[in-house]
Amino acid sequence: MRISITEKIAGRLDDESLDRALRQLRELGYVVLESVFPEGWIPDFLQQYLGEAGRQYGDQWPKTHGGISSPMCKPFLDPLVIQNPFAMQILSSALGEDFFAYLPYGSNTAWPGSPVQHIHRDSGHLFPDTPYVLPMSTAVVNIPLVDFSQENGATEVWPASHLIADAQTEQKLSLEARVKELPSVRVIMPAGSVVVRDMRCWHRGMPNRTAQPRPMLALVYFRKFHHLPNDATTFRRSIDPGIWDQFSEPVQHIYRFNQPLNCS
Ligand SMILES: O=C(O)CCC(=O)C(=O)O
Repeated sequence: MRISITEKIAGRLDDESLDRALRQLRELGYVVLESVFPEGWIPDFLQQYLGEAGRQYGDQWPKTHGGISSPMCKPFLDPLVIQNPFAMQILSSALGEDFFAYLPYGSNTAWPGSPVQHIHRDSGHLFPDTPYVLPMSTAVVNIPLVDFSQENGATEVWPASHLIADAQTEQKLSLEARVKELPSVRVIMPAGSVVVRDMRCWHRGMPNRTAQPRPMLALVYFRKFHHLPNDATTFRRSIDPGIWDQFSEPVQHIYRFNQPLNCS
């Protein structure tokens, strides 16, 4: 969906847009907010991303799908990425105020020559042996760093598939077999869009037939109960105090399980 210039400048969806975004997320399993990043921001970030990919992969890009883990420095830790205001507004309503995430975050790049992926969900239902589908409790926020097209491997998604329970009989079939009767959509979108996707939604990465990589950032957010006790000393992977101290309070709250050991 497109948002107004006023919303872009304010970094905030108005009530009508927020309702529409939440409805799409609930009913389709994903919502795309088109081109929300400021002019010029994405090309600069893309250069840094490809530079880092070069350091992690060497000169030879893999001819497949795969991404890099975010380095713990600027611009990768820019609040527009790790606490994107539009995504946060949607997630506060959809996951509850105390949702959280971990750093570093990931990314999905369809490198030139990458093939089609298997259809998959990134996370399953909370009670997979029952027919009950519960509200979303894990979401991924994707930020495309280039325009996504048919040619460069825009992700294919199956709208409303997050609401499909996996009955025992169906679990024996591959998702490739199960989607035969179901319509799908390619997520064609401009660079600098923000996608919020229920992680139960069926999807796959598609072949990139161009000579340029097709990267998108991938930040995963969890409803609070996925990390109980709600205690930063459990399962902690702490980050450098110098980086932590630069985070705003809301960012520290979201990434609270990365809090350095020597902080109170
Ligand atoms: O890159 C994409 O389009 C999707 C990648 C993906 O879904 C994954 O690797 O889980």
